[in-house]
Amino acid sequence: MAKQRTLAILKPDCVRKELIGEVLRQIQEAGFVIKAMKMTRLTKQTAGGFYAVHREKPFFDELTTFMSSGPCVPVVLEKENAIEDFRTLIGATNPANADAGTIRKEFADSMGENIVHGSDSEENGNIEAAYFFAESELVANES
Ligand code: 3AN
Repeated sequence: MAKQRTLAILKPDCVRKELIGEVLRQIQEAGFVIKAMKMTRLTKQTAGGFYAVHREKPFFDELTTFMSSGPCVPVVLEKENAIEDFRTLIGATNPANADAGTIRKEFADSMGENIVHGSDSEENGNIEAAYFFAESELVANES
């Protein structure tokens, strides 16, 4: 199977809980290769742009307030079957429903504050990577 990219975000709760190292360790141990990474702080507006598909949802304001509440760490990851494998690694959106051993089960407090984001399709992985990183930053890290 061809390699895929997924865009992960270690969310503000992950940064506040000092779990950046632990979550990256689990990601690397699962075989994902880090292609690009930075720490940044979203504004409510840039968080809204990232989650534009959820604009009409009742939790949109809560989501964008949380995502702009502190620094986060967007990371471009590459692996065969990256989209599905990453979502398996992090677990269900609601940590209460996440499988044992997943990152969200282990560390997340709630549906809103769930430690990490992962793209839901290959197409969105590429779109989301481009939201945070210039093409030159991605290409520079091609092996
Ligand atoms: P996932 O991140 O697992 O793909 P989505 O795309 O359904 O989940 O939702 C995007 C983000 O919106 C989630 N990561 C979660 O933080 C937030 N979210 C989803 N549903 C709710 C909800 N009912 N209440 C609060 N936040 C939510």
